[in-house]
Amino acid sequence: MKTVPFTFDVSIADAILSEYDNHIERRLSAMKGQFLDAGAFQALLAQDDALLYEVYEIKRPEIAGELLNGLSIVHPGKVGDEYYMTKGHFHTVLETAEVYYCLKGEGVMVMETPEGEWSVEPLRPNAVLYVPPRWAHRSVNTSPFEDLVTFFVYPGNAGHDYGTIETQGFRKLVVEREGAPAIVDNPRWMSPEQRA
Ligand code: S6P
Ligand code: ZN
Repeated sequence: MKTVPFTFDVSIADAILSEYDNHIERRLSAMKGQFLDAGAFQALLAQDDALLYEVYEIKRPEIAGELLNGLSIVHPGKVGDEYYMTKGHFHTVLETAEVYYCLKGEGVMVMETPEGEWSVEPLRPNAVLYVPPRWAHRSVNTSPFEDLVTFFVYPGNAGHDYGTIETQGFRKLVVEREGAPAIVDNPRWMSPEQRA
């Protein structure tokens, strides 16, 4: 772990990835139950446990006062007509925010609060996306051919709560309709009243 100030160029050359301490790979098999079309999911998995996304992190103590940061790379592809995406999560410490800066590709960030308020914001090169405290977030790559690459930074004590999203997904899904991305309702999603 680096203990002194440091800088490096975050261009997407493979060389810079060696600056990172952790490399996380998330494959199709780790996303069971996340995509709406379970049949398409099983058929794809039978062929290949494809690599959906990768995260490169700078290792820092997971405490308030630290800023965890790194790169997220979502590869292009679809399960049925639903684009490749990250699992998505709330922060365990709900009152913690996050900033994303898009370096490459095209996609969206799907977000929602525990109360069911939702938002979908575009990710394009040079877009700065502020995810306020309390908003769960998932990045979706809507390009047919290009990686979606974002830089992220968030408080060291935030933590990740994947459970809620694993259970019911996000309120909105991003699917291809007539060759273009479309936002549709997730039939699996339940309002806070339905969950109670
Ligand atoms: C962490 C931040 C990102 C995600 C990454 C992968 O708070 O939001 O580093 O971890 O984009 O997504 P996920 O949902 O699998 O953690
Ligand atoms: Zn986060």
